[in-house]
Amino acid sequence: MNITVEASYVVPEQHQAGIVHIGLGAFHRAHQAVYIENTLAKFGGDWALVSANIRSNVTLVEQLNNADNVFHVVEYADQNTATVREIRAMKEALFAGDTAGRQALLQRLVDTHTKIVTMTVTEKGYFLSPATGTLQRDHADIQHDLEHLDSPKTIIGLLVQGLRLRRDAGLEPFTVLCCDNMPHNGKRVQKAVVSFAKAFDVELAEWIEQQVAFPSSMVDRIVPAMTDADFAAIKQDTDIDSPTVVKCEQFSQWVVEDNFPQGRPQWEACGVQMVEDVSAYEMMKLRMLNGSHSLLAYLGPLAGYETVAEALSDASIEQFLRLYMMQEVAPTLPSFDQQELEDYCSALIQRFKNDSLKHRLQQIAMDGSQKLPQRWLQGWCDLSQQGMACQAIELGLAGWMLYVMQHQKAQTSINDPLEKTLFEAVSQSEYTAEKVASLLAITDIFPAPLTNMALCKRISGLVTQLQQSPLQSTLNSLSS
Ligand code: NAI
Ligand code: CS2
Repeated sequence: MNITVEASYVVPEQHQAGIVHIGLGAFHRAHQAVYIENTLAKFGGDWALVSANIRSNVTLVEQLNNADNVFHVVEYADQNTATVREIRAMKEALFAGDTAGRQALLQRLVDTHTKIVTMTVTEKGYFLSPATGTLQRDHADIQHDLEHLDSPKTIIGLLVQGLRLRRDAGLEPFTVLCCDNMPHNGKRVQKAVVSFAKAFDVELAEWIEQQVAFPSSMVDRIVPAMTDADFAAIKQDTDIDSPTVVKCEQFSQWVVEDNFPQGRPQWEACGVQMVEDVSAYEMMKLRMLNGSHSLLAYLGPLAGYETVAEALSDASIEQFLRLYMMQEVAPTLPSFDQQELEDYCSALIQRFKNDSLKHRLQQIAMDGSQKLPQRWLQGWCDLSQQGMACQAIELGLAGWMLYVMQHQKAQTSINDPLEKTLFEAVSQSEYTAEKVASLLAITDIFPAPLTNMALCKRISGLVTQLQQSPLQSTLNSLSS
């Protein structure tokens, strides 16, 4: 193993924390924290991080605190080459899942040094209808926050209360930067925050609409959840024996709309693409990369594959992904020319083949209801309007339905906030078109144009085919 070690030049004491991040998971450590580290090392400034978890993973916060919030990121180019980075940009790590922690986080949100609040709380963390992006005001956690805004549990409640406290103290608002894999993520969060605020205080909602910037961003770096085997492999490869280490691929991309009224780090000098409008990048990434990932997640296991790289070792799967990307996604991306899309597709296939990542398909399969609208279904609608076929997406839907039905039968969890609704929809009959229709009728996931009987029959035929024939023969039978 050829290891390069990049030492940190950041001294946390020299920097105030200008950014509060919510959602201290693997991705934040391996993506945003690395960009912040590089920016601080190059330009200095008061842009250090305060990073918090508001739901799960108090243990990680404790482990970080025990290590003075210093951690390592191991970037694997391939099986033989890796770079280790030490990250010191996190001045503070907080757990804000209890009353005291929430108050501590609110204090950071209202601190005069805080200029930007970033977040990666997963798609489900925003409590939105996946299909429309509308805030689920009836959700118990949102209701809790509407009734107890002084101690909010959700990201939406925290943002509203943080902004309210700033307004009441006569402070400028912070800029809100969503870094989750959602379409128009800034606009979605803005809509949810304003909708919540309206239910609480109309004047506050107006102030937020007028004063607060919500730039959208596209984030990309494959950062698989760590397993015991990963910790052991990293120890062997790098000598780092730490519960806070995280691994990822070498590739990293961050495209951000340049709308930061209270200032921002000089990200453009550290590899971040600052643009006027992120929509085209985001659509390409969500449909090509994440759409392919979800196809692999629901179809790969049918051929016995457990990781992305294992699935890509199968030539019929690689060919299928190329067909999906170039025939079913490319025509929906008018902002890019054919060559750019072919290059992007080939680069993704190479990234997926990085077998040092051991990116588990089971991880990608979770929260399907929150992911499929932006990954497959919006593209499906665009293609259908052009009168074009969607063989790969329909097969993916059949794979996802089979996955839901098999878990419902076995009574094992699919780790999806809509699990109960999905299980109820498939609990009645055998694998028939009616059962498919009852899934397609869930309007929180599926847009109205998908609910037609011809489609249901086609998908139920595919479900049967996936059960009865080897995956490869089904993939090979798709016309290119
Ligand atoms: P992770 O499992 O390591 O961390 C998940 C984070 O979300 C934790 O901080 C957890 O506390 C928080 N969370 C989960 N449910 C929540 C809820 N209901 N309310 C508030 N917080 C909640 O996952 P990871 O890898 O950090 O990914 C998080 C998100 O980052 C993804 O869902 C995606 O949107 C984005 N992302 C991840 C990439 C990856 O490769 N891991 C790449 C690109 C984007
Ligand atoms: C994956 C993404 O877990 C998933 O659903 O598709 O987290 C993917 O790894 C990232 O978006 C890559 O940037």
